[in-house]
Amino acid sequence: MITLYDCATAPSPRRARLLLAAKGIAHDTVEIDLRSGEQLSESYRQINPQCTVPALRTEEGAVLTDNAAITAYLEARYPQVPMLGVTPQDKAEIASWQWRIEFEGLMPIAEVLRNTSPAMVDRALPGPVNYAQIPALAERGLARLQHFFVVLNDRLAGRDYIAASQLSLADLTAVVAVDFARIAKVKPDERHPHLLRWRAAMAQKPFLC
Ligand SMILES: N[C@@H](CCC(=O)N[C@@H](CS)C(=O)NCC(=O)O)C(=O)O
Repeated sequence: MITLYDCATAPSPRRARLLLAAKGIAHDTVEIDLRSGEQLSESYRQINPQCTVPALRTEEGAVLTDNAAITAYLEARYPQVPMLGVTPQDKAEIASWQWRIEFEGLMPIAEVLRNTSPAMVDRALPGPVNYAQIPALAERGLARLQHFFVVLNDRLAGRDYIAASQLSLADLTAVVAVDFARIAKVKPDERHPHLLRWRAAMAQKPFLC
């Protein structure tokens, strides 16, 4: 059985959780308590020396230590339901949007949260090394995040899905980004009608968790 090292409140492991659910893959869960710093413990370092969640132990026993590896593995090992596209063109489009959502959405959210939260002083980046907060990055992150909502809304005009014409990893990553943006007090509103419609449709998907 696959084991997911998870944290129920964190966005990155939610990405892996959604992918497992969309593909209908049964798995065990081990909850890592990020609030108490369990990711930095000696025992978790043995599992993932990068001290981050998600990590995924495959049925064969290999440990995959980030979403990129987890996605590549799950898509290859469980090709149904395809989430990275089927045709070359669709694969390219999904990869492009996946990258944009990570860079233009998830990264700005992290910039805001990690450079403002009193709980993250000297933890401005995840991982085993401590880095000081840079308040200006939070300011820039907020501006980027607000722009990202406009980009996503424009993209979704007349579309059911973000990339290709199928549900894909890009939609899952975007759900995680849009939902977690609330920590920066950014939420879709009447300025983002297409984004609101798409998010409401995503909420109907049986796997959404
Ligand atoms: N590249 C990683 C990033 C994972 C990541 O940043 N996870 C955060 C939770 S959302 C984490 O483990 N944080 C630990 C910390 O802040 O010390 C991935 O997407 O798999």
